[in-house]
Amino acid sequence: MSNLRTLGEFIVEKQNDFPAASGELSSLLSSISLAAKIVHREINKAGLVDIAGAAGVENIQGEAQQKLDVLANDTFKSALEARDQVCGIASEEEDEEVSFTNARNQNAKYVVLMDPLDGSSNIDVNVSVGTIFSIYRRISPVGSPTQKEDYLQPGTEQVASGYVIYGSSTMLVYTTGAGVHGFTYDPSIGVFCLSHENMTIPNEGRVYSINEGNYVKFPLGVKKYIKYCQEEDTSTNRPYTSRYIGSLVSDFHRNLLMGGIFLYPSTRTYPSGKLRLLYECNPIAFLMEQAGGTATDGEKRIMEIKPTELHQRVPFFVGSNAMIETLHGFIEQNKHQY
Ligand code: AHM
Ligand code: MG
Repeated sequence: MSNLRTLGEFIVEKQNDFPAASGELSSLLSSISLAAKIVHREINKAGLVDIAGAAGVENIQGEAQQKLDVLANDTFKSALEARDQVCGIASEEEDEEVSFTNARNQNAKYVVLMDPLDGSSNIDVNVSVGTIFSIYRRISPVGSPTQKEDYLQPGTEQVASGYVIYGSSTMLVYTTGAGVHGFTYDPSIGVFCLSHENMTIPNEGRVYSINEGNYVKFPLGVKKYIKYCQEEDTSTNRPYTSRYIGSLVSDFHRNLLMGGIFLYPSTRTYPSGKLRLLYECNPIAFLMEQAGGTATDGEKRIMEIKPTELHQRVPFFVGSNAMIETLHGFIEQNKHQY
């Protein structure tokens, strides 16, 4: 306990490594941590809220209970708007980007893209969910409303990204391009404490994560890679273990700690897969690269894709370098075949 450091202290310490830093990014990250604590509190009541809902009970104002993903969106949005560092947001829960209207916000230089509650269908069955966020400097002039171009930047332009996992414990993991750091929430004192400094992913793992229910629809290269994962070969530690929670943050977090590969490929009917480039894949890709791993769409680096739409989807492969390299071999040999 002698080396106990809080998220707030750690951010300030890191900020001091950059003499030109103004403290705005630190303040922004601290508003994300505040919203995460509020969402943590609400998620921990989810079972009780569902019981109330099922019994048709309304709250004291006569309102039906708000769905948790909407609540998470509102919580993060308000926390980000309440400080002066963010001029606008884009979110999975909002059809269009939201440019904050007051002058204080319009003078800010950062935009935040987020999936406020990823994997939210897991809430009802008490499985871990997460929040994913991605931070960019705006392109449009300070002092004006934000423009689409502020949000449609390639992942290489990210200033910071991270996620919160609401699991057996709640953790916040982030990068500003100088390593990946993880903080575990201690609810008894209401503070995120540094628990995982400089997280790195092993070069090779034994876990593959994919929704195998869609197997028959996958591209041939992916099908062959799955069979490769299942083959017995003691020299390469195969067969691998299959683990799939269906909650990107949880699947990614486990693979980051243990080594592994996560796959969400295209299918014939959904050529772009399911996951969203801007607020799911890019932030996770930035973390993965900072942890020493790889994130691609099967061919290209995720972070170099030039986005054209806010809710754009993309096939997503992320994990240990050696595993992604083997996958790419299968994809390359079986291009455009199903
Ligand atoms: P959501 O943003 O609507 O929650 O969907 C994203 C989630 C990811 O967390 C997860 O990796 C994926 O959807 C699971 O999809 P599937 O059920 O098709 O396997
Ligand atoms: Mg999502």
